[in-house]
Amino acid sequence: MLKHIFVLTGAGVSAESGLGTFRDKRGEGIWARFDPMKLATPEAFAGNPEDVLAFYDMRRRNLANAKPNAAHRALARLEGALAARGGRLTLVTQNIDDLHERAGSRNVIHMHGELLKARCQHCSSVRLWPEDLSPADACPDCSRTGGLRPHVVWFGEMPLHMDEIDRALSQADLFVAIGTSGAVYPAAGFVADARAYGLRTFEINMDPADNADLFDEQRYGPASETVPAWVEELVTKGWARNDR
Ligand code: BJW
Repeated sequence: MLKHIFVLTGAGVSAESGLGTFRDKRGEGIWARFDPMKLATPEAFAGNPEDVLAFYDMRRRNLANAKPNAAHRALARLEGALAARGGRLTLVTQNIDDLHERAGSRNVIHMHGELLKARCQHCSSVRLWPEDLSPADACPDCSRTGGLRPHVVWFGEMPLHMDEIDRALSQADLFVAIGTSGAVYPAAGFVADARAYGLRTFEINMDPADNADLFDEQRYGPASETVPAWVEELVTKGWARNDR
């Protein structure tokens, strides 16, 4: 019986909430309109903090108008259903939005950080920060200006909670990746790690990910339909474990 399911989500899970993805086969993702090297690296922030902060101000305002969709709600249901039978869901998201939490998920690991928090580069304090950020803002903890940045992980920076993630992966029975292109490491490497740990692997996506051949099973379609259908099957038709 399935006891511990490890789910990795990406931008595709929030696409139908109106937040957009980074890359897509139609060339309409965020990185087709904005250059990630100018907006999502520590070097960009050091050289041009105004542009970087304005990009994240725009994303924060979009998030304020977004609502969780049926995929977020289904994953919250899965967490509750597993807990009720003594099991566990590990939900790791690459997304910096808070839509999993707003849908009711209680334990969400944000490996690429959180848009609604700011971090001070001077004193490392992390605070809730739902408003726009400016280089003139003073850190509430150390009072220095110019150091506050979005609490997100940029290219070249180490993702967060990696030890906790690897521990959970090594203990799980099933690895499921939802709405992620498999283009960005280390998250794109989790499926290979999962296979090495002997887990079954399952991809739920709109289009096949770059690493689709590493999954034992795939389902393609909009997350708002595929994820609730998968959770409904698990909850109503049983939790048979299907080892590799
Ligand atoms: C739907 C759908 C619907 C659509 N329903 N599905 C060469 C080889 C290997 C690695 C590297 C390399 N060169 C550089 C690296 C490392 C680099 C990397 O991987 N680069 C690649 C691009 C090559 N990685 C890093 O730098 C990471 N850090 C690191 O490696 O540290 C180690 C280290 C550090 C220092 C020294 C030495 C080692 C950090 C990566 C940080 C990523 N940051 C971003 C921005 C975060 C903040 C923000 O949001 O602005 O994170 S980039 C962006 O990509 C964001 C995402 O979390 C991440 C992943 O994207 P995701 O979620 O997969 O979205 P998409 O858009 O790519 O895909 C959407 C998917 O949804 C698609 O499959 C669609 O089909 C699907 N979809 N609609 C269901 N309705």
